[in-house]
Amino acid sequence: MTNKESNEKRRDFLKKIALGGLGLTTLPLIMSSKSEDEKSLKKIKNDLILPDNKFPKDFLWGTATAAYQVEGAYKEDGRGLSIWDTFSHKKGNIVNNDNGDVACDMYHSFKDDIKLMKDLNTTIFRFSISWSRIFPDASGKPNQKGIDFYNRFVDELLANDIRPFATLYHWDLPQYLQDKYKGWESKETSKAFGEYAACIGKNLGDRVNDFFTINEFRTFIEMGYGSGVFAPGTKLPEEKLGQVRHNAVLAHGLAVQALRTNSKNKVRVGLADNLSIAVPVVETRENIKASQIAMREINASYLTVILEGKYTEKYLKSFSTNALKYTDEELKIISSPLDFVGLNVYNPTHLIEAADNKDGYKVIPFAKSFPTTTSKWELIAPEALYWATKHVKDIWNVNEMYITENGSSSIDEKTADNKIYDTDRISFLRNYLTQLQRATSEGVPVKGYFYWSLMDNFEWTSGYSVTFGLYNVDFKTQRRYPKMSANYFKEVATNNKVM
Ligand code: PNW
Repeated sequence: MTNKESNEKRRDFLKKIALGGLGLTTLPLIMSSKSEDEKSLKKIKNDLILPDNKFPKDFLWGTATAAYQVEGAYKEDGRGLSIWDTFSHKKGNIVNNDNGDVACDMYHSFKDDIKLMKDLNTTIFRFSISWSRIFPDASGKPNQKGIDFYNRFVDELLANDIRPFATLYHWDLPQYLQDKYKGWESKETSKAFGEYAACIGKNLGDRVNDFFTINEFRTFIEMGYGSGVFAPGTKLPEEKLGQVRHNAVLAHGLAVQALRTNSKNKVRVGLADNLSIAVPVVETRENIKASQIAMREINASYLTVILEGKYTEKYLKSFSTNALKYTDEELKIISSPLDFVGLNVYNPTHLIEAADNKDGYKVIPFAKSFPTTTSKWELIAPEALYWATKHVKDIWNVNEMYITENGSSSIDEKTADNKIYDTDRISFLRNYLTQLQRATSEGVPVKGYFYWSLMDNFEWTSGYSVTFGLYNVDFKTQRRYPKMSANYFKEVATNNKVM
């Protein structure tokens, strides 16, 4: 028997015993009278107690996207090129040599796509602004047509009672900043980001009340300037990466200030960080304490310095003298007070056990067989959502948080009639949301959740081969099809509970 045949046989057998358990086999059974059955079923129905797993009363539900991943229209209305245009146009960088030239074409389809958000009963939406649409070239002159696009977009969201949360930087650095200054290797880029933030504040700050400065420092820096597998494809040694990280958190701080001073309304500002997440391997008091210590340390270069205004001693010691250039004044800017913290949570990064060593913790390895989604980096461990939010509250006293991204990549097989039964995604969601509900029920101040992503889109180096959407996109026709998970998510948003 081949493997496949033996699997099928096993499945048949399991199906039989499962159906047998429900009295549904094809074998003749001695059935009780119909009315007796009806009585029993009615009793089961009446006695049914639904799970009590509600989210807090004003909890907000939404989805997220990012400019380069969905907009397309890469040369339209005066948009300049970004490092992701350049990077994806180079053969061999992206699976199937895909690129974001057209992507989901949301630049043109946003009105219909906002209807999809409504169909999900969601009331918030997180999108990013393409920096090179606003400042296409080194002249420093803003491009009115680019601004107008976001004006239309935001107005349409508001007209549909969907509250916009705008991200300023989701990795699409204008190419001229890379060429002129080597991008984030220079503080000139940090300054330019402050100016861009001021311009956005001036133009959108009367209608957009909520902003995230930068999305996922760790991913675009470690992968874009460390391993070089993301744009701009730079490979720097650890010793030099410290400065890149510093320049980026400085840019964040400058943008926080620029948004506040230049917006007509009192805007609220945070960031969307994919923090490193320390999970206690067994939830004992000692391990939980140890995982808090670890959490501060493993986020030293991003969240810790942003929320504390200083680098940890251990982090500083990892650089030789003068390798990291910064001033106290910069640390103040970096730690400008925030209104909320956004967390992108997919997987834990560290499993922690208490230890009697100088660090106070020990890192336990992930098992080789640890389950993942179709993205091999995405270890499935729903408790990451609980520990990420709880640690951020307990360590830094943060009193308002959003889950700015969480989601799963699946195979998403389409049936002949265009249905997608992505039941793995539904299971993923149910389990992660259970842990989020565990956190909110304990008073962890998470105020909203954005599913990544509204629809399948350009998944960076994986191109269109990896899909995270609630809606499937046929990239030939640009038609959208709701997956079964879209239904699931709608039920969650409607009932405000785990379903
Ligand atoms: C995040 N990794 O990216 C981004 O914010 C999104 O743009 C992206 O589509 C989403 O998560 C899903 O991947 C990541 O390799 C990309 O560890 C890669 C990694 C992590 C996050």
